[in-house]
Amino acid sequence: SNVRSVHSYEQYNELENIYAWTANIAAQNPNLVTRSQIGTSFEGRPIYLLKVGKAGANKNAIFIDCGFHAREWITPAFCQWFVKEAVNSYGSDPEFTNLLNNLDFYVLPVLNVDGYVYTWTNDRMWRKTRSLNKNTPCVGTDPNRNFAAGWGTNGATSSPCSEVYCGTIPESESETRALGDFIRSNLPAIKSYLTIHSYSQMLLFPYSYTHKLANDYDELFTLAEGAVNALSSLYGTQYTYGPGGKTIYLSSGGSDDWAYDTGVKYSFTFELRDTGKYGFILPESEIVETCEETMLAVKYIANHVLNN
Ligand code: ING
Ligand code: ZN
Repeated sequence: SNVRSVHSYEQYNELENIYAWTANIAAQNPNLVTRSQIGTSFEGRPIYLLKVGKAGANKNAIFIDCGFHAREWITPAFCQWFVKEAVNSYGSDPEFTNLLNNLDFYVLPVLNVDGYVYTWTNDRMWRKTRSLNKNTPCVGTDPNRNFAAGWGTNGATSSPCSEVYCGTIPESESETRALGDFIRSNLPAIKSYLTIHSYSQMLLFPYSYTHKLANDYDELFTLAEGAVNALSSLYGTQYTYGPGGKTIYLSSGGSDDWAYDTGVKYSFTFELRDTGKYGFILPESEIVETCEETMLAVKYIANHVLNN
């Protein structure tokens, strides 16, 4: 009788339902979706990855992750929506069919699984991982300050009690290490890295850890502009875009900056709805529109990756 025990694309699903969904959607679409486990969280939970695409030789790939920060519930909802749209569109929608025939999409529905569970059980506003820190009762590391991109400098701290604690070393967290290892192992096929956060309605690209401009600044700026225009075309949702350090704030150790410096040119951070009215507690009634508009931006970027 508990409606929450049923998976739905139009509600926020608890982790066990997302896990069951990953198994089911792979089992029901064996020619399009494969599930693997790329690691295990601090508390021992599996970190699952879905590979979405038609089998083919020498395919390039786009990596998309959600649920980096535990409280950003709209983001796992988007990753689930993306996979649903892929399987429903294959063979009927020419644009998405073409993308799936020629690219693989690696979709990681929830990276920070321990934190996500904690937001359902204890503290809806939890952000960090749930790893234990030495010599303090304060728990967790900010996974988006934990990568080797100006690690431990701007917008991060070495205080374990901070919401932006960078950890003891880059990729100190089991979850960020799993992500880093997977991407390193799948270069150079991975051409694009899209990390989905909320909120602010922004599309950010490197750099966030420094004010220096990325070598690919002009191309990334034009691509971001096109992606934002596509997104806005559906419901008029306004997005700002630009390098992270200038558009939102200087912060080091982010996964998009790390991916870019590791060789993934088309590296972006999405900050989904809204701009602060509900913030992290975005009502479930906005899931469908948020996912639909975000799909347009992601497909715009995917088409650019395919054609470049
Ligand atoms: N925002 C991001 C954060 O981790 C960000 C912004 C993007 C920082 C890219 C660093 C690099 O603070 C949210 N909402 O988490
Ligand atoms: Zn975030």
